[in-house]
This record gives sequence, structure tokens and C-alpha cells, in this order.
Amino acid sequence: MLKFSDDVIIALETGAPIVALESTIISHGLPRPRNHAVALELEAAVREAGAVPATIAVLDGVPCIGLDRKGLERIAGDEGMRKLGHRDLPVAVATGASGATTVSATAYLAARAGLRVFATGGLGGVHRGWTDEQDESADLRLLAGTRITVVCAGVKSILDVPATLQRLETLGVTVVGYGTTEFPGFYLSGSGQPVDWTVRTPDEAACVMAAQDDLDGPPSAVILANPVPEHEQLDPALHDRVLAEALAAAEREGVTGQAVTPFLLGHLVEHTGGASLEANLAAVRGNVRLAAQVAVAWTERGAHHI
Ligand code: PSU
Ligand code: MN
Repeated sequence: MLKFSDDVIIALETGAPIVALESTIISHGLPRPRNHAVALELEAAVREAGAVPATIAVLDGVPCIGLDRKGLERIAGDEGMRKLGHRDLPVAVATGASGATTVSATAYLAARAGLRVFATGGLGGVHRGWTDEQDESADLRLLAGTRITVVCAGVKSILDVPATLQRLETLGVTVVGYGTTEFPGFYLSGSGQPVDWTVRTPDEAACVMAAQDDLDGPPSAVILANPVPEHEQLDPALHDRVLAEALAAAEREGVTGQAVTPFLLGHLVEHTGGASLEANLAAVRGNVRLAAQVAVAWTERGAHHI
């Protein structure tokens, strides 16, 4: 029931490196029309690093592993695109709906398709204020049960980062910093939280993946946390000020459920004069490039995705 792009079919057959890319960042995380250019740019970056991109989304009820030009255009341009977590997939398929996939739905479909490396911007997680209102992204639990490596700039800094790291520990998800001993802060290079493990090369990351398979433990993910370079991060003081305003605005306007994350990201873009967008893009670009390098290292080990 999965539809593969031609490139992905060939890559799977020949054991070439593949990087799964999520689509909610395109449809709901970035402003139009820039989001379309970004989608194309990210795919190009994967190719440049020697891997095949597989942007994942559901179009007319069909989960697609790799999109053609038209599919990418729809994800970026169609205002009616839904945001699909993994729990939404059965309904989207049954009703013929179209939607972009979040980290949870993308990781699920990618693993089903036999892909092992996935790039995004920042994971979802435990929202601030969770002691009063339970809002934890489905990303976390799905990753606890899915053997995939997610390259990300940590979790979104709009979240309660320490609480999210605690949840990842409880859930048994492996967290590794890439070239850093501090957990990245999405728009910011650091979150102020330590990370217990550090790798420094794509090959070291691939070694962790291989060890995961050799140990044959629970089917959890590896989070490879890759910081945005310091010179490209959002100014921390601006970040803190505008984020406080965004959180207050979300509360005031009664934003709930799936709408919370896009609302906060959109508010930051608007009220930082676009600076948060540039930091977000810098983070995603870095993650996509690193994911491609890890995918190459992984296939060079002869692991062939599975
Ligand atoms: N990374 C970004 N921008 C985004 C996302 C990730 O740089 O918009 C998306 C991912 O799809 C992630 C989702 O799964 O945000 C989290 O949404 P929620 O908090 O509603 O689970
Ligand atoms: Mn949520």
C-alpha cells in the first residue's frame, strides 16, 4: 500500500543510501512560498551528499515514499493539506485524504519502507506547562518503538526541553550529540542541557546503528542531535523574549492540539522579522547534509537499510 518514487525503488534495489524527509515542516512549519524552494533545496542537498531523498507524505489516501515534482508542489502549496501524525494514517488512507506527515508518521512509514535514516528540523516533545495541560508530541512514543536514526537539531525550543529529555530516557530512546556534549536547542546551538554521549563522524553514528542491531534490543530509535552552527543560531535574547510572547499569545487565543506547534513557529517567524526562519533553515540544512553522510556510511557498512 506504499507508493515509492522511481528513484527510491532503484535505490532500494541497488542498496544505495536513502534519506527520509518529513513533510509537515514544509506544509505547516515554514511560510509559503519559501517552503517550496526549501523542499527542493533539501532534496538537492541529499543528492549532493550522495544519497537519494525520500520525502514522505500521504496524497489522496496513498502513503508516498518519495515525491515527484508535482507531489512536492502540492505539499508546499495546497492550503488544505492536513497534518498527519501516525495515528491519523489509517483514517487518511481510508478516506483518501491528503496530508503532510509529522516526525511520528514519517518515521513510521520510513521504517515500514525499509529506510533507516531520517532528517528533520526539531522533534516534537513535552510542551511547557505540562503540569497543567498534558501536551506531549506523539513523536516521542513512536520513536521509542521504531528502529530509525533521526537527525535533528534536538527538540523544538518552544518545548520543555528538560522534561522532553526525561521522557526520552524513560522511553528508552538513544540520544547522541553530534560533535557536542550539550543537547542542541533547535533555533539555538545549545539548550543548556547536557547529552550523555557524543559521536564525531558519520561513521561513528553508523557504528551505533550497527551495535543497536547486533544487540537486538527493543526497536527504539537513535536521535542524532546536531546543533545549528553558532554563527547561524537565533540571537538567544531575542529568542527568549519572542518565545515568551508567543506562548502568551497561544494561551490568550486558546490554541490547542495540533495547531500549537505551527502557531508558535509562525509567531516566532513574524516577530523576529524572519530571523527564526533563517535559524530553522540553517538547522534543517545541516541535519539533511549530516543525514545523507550517515546514510552513506551506513550503506558502506553493507547494511542495506534493513
Ligand atoms: N521541525 C521543524 N519544523 C516543524 C517540525 C519539525 O523544524 O514544523 C514538525 C514535525 O513534523 C514534528 C511536528 O513532528 O513539528 C511536531 O508537532 P506536534 O508538536 O504537534 O507533535
Ligand atoms: Mn501536541
